[in-house]
Amino acid sequence: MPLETLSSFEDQHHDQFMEQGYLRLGKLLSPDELAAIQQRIDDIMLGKIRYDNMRFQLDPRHTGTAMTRTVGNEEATLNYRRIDDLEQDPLFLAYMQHPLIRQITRRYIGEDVAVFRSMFMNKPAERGTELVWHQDIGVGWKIDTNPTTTVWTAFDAATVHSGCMQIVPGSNNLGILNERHFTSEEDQAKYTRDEDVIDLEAEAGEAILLHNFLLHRSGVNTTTSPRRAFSATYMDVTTRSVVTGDTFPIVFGEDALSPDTVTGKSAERIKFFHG
Ligand SMILES: O=C(O)CCC(=O)C(=O)O
Repeated sequence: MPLETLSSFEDQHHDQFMEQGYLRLGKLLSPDELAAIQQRIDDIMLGKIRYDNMRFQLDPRHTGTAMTRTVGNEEATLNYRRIDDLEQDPLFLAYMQHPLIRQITRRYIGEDVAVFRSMFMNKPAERGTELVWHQDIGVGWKIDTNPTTTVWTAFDAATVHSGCMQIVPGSNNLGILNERHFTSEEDQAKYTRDEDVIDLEAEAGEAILLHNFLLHRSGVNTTTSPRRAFSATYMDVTTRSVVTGDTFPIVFGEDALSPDTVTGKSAERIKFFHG
């Protein structure tokens, strides 16, 4: 069955999202836009397009060591695990400001919306790391609210073999199990039983709305193609870091960044890594 792309976010979508903790939004990127954003992230990984204050994390199975983080691109390779601060790139920013996402964030957050993290999450070909069961919680992230609205977008097909996410539908309604992010073994035994877990496979270009309290995990990529994805968490502009007191980049409303004028992020803005 062809994938339906939502043209607007209605009450029935809200009900489904609240009940299940996730909602398939369909392909918010046209084939050309998808190709352009795939190329853009590869160019950023390969250092062909550079941002000084962008945070990179190499895949441990590439380096052979624990997580290696750098500010700025220090190695031209497609073997990055994660890249943050992508709202400073006009193509990514334009995608983050998609009209459907504007409608969703208006409903759950309001007019003025900031982005907690605009994160590329990669499982490079025949690599990738296991991400254990967790919820995406404000305290664990060291911010003073608990965001609930994340849009996760597959840039490649995410399958069981390429390390798609696994989720427990409805687990958002359990509330916060652990303020510190990761789910205890005891709660895993209770809430992530095989019969309650589904594989959240996705097509390239497909966007999925995720409730931040939804239990989720993902595995490694055993295929010869990458599993690239992009995850952006939206929240009220007044949300602050409890460490630095800073607010976060504004993507909707007054003083929102614009793809036409966005410039590189300041070093000041990345002095603490929040999550
Ligand atoms: O892309 C993945 O495998 C996991 C992403 C994730 O945990 C998130 O978006 O919160």
